[in-house]
Amino acid sequence: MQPSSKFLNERSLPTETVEIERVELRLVRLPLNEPFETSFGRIDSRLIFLVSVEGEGLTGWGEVVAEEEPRYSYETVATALHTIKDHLAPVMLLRPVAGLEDLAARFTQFRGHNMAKAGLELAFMDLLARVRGESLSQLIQGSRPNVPVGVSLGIQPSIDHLLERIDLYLGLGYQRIKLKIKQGWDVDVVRDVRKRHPDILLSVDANSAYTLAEGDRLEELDEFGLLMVEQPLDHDDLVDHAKLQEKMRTPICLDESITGIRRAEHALDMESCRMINIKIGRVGGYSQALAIHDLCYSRDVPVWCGGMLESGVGRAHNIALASLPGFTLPGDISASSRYFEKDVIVPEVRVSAEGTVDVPLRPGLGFDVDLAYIEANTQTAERIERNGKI
Ligand code: OSB
Ligand code: MG
Repeated sequence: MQPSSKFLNERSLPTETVEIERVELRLVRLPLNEPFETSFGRIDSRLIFLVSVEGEGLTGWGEVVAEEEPRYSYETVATALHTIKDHLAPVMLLRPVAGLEDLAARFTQFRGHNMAKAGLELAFMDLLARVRGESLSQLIQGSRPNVPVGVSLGIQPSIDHLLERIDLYLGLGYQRIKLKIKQGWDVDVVRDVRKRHPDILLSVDANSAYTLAEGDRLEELDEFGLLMVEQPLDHDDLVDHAKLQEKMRTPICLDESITGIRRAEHALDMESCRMINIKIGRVGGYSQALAIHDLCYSRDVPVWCGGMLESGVGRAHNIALASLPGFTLPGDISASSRYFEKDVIVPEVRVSAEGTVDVPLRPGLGFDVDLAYIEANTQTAERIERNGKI
């Protein structure tokens, strides 16, 4: 077995020192175009948590993907706000930051709170890319000019609604359809979708709705030639997933269970999954996301970029991440208009008729941040200055 650090050591991350003057935290409420329902429940707006960092006369933008309620993750907008304000921002501002590794090392003294850590890492990486005059994709050595994308469809009021949504998104070019499933909305739904679309790339995501005792039900999914079944069992489980994977033909893809590089390594060693969904927020930022990518790449395990209903800021970071060579499967990176009437970036993210999103070449995120629109929708904003004043 190769050590996880082998490939990683070949990665050269820039180590310029950037002096950060202030961190700004904003909560912005954006209504969703349509409600989004998963096995945890239904939401109809998104409280977007934007982070910006200023230094060297430039501004870098990041997003904390935590939700308002601790359902997908134990983190919430409120815990992330507290963690950044009281613990993470002060160590970021303590002295100039000598690259991503320095920043990540300062955060490891604090346990968990990955989404909060990621918000600051994202903003830092955008700033660093702008300082260097490079795109984020270039900064992390991305290699794709565009990335393949799919769409995640929430639980619908009826099969007819679902089939209609599927036709809509296939018509728009999306390369893969992912269905949210739960008890009562699983095998029969997949059967109906397969009947109508025998050849599309189709996957399901249970968001931990099942237990190993319900394995027989999940095994029934094997007959539909799914690309993967995402996170069927407990959010922090590796052991039961390994038992289930042994019995299922369909590859298991882990999402919630992979919270960092060590978990990814254990999951692959134990054969708990055959694919990994990488979300920068869930794993604690670029440092961990790059390490997981590099590990999977070195072992030929496909990865893809997950989503958290991000605004354009988080979406732009996802596009950069998905430009790495190991991201061979379509990501949950939809067009801005799939979720929002108007996005916080200009231009908004667009999906081509071939189901790809272009990786921008301009410095940093590669999109303009629409400050006026953000300000008009900001619920709270606070600044943390380098001298410790709030
Ligand atoms: O499990 O992938 C998930 C959204 C919120 C929380 C968890 C998940 C999702 C999605 C949507 O599936 C992904 C997206 O389009 O942003
Ligand atoms: Mg998921």
